[in-house]
Amino acid sequence: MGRLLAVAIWVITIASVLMFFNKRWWFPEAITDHGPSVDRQFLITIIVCGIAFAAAQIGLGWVVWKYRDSADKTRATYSHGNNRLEVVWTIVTAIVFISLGVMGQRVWAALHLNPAPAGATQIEVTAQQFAWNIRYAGGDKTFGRTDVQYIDDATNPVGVVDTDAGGKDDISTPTLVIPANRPVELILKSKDVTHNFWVPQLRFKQDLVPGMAIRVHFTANKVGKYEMACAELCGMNHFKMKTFMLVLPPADFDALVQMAPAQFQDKKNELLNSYQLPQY
Ligand SMILES: [Cu+2]
Repeated sequence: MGRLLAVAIWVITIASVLMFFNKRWWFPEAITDHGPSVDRQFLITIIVCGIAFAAAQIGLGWVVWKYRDSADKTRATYSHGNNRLEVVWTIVTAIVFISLGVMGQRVWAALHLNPAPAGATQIEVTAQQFAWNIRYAGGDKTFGRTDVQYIDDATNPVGVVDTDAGGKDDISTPTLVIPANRPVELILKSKDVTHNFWVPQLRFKQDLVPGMAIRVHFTANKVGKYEMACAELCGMNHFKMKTFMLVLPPADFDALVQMAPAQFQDKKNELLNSYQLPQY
């Protein structure tokens, strides 16, 4: 029985490691400038952790095999551990994980700490149970003031103040449309509970927290249609909270955001239907 258990541990270990090699459930293609750095960091981390995992499981199997129940009835001896071993593996583990943190800090800082480049296209993303409201500033590139008392889920989902000149050409729609190869800054907000912005191809996730306007910036480099989801269990109908992100050639994007609200919606829907989702 002991031998069987040891062999089972080794087989499970080999099968789990092989799953990573055949990349059956791997990421979809990265479409941002920072994507390759994130993927490289992920790969290094998974290799380091994979080696530790495989070594630990092979060792576990070996101990199960060697100390299995046998005819030899000698009593087990108990030890209280080995201080030198404890110190060594604590230090080695600390060095490994601090090194991984240091290696990843540049891409982390580029995404989360550094401000967006000047001239980045600003788009406001307001989450609510269970929908996305994406607001474009329109031709004047100025977002109108908002106030909760103007919120109407059907006609004015983010509560743009109707007397504010900056808001006259603002457009709200459930689809995120961005230009390719140009920096984009999203201003992430929530009307109710914590949600989470996630497009797997962008290689980041960000919470949307009520009362905060969280800014994230990135440059997408591949035109296409991608799925966008809420990655925070935000309530009963969380599963419905998905939409699309459309990455357009810059000229198409510029033409779209200049349009009057009614034309905008028609053109946006036409574009949305003309792109196919990537296969994975
Ligand atoms: Cu949500």
